[in-house]
Amino acid sequence: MTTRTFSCAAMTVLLLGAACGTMVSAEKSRKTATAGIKDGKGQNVGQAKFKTAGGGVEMSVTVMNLSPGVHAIHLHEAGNCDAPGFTTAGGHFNPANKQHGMQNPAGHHAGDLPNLTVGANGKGAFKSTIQDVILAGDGATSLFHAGGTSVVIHEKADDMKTDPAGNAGVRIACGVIQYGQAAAAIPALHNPRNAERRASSSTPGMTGTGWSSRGGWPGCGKSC
Ligand SMILES: [Cu+2]
Ligand SMILES: [Zn+2]
Repeated sequence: MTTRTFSCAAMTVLLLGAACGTMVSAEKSRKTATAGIKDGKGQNVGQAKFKTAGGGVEMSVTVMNLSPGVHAIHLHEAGNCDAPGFTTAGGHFNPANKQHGMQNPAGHHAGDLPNLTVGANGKGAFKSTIQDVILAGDGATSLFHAGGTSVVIHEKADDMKTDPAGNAGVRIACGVIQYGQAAAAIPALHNPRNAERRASSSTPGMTGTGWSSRGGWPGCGKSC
């Protein structure tokens, strides 16, 4: 009995140590991220890719099946995209506590971006380098700060000066920014809302790492 207890404790320390080490190094070296963008009906309408480049983060977006015209696109402060209104994405990502708009003397939010133009065929592409954000770590300017971040596309163009959101109208599409290929676990970890969902769900949110939201690390039960 004593031996068994010791084994479980020792294994727990090893498992947690290894997992934490992996996670910390992944966060420090994080250089890429993606976001799958969906509309209010849950249809896939595009993708955003992020990579560390040029002293900031280069963002590339491709979209399809959107209404033709000029649309605002922003980084929003929370990693939640609850359709159809996407209000859970929160306001613009704004770690420096500024006002909205590239042309606002008191601006701009880190999440403010140039407008996205969608052609008559419903398709559009966009590339911009954002100097005020990073991918690594979970500090205030990181896209992986507590709660994560998201990409939101609006019905109208951003006027680049009206606080707090550029008169861009309703939110028509949204995507949670995720780390690399297996991104879901990282923002979910930092996101209290997702943690709640995970706790109330029968499906563990981090099966890829061996973590079980209900029983802790496998083999250890609740005691771990
Ligand atoms: Cu927005
Ligand atoms: Zn803004």
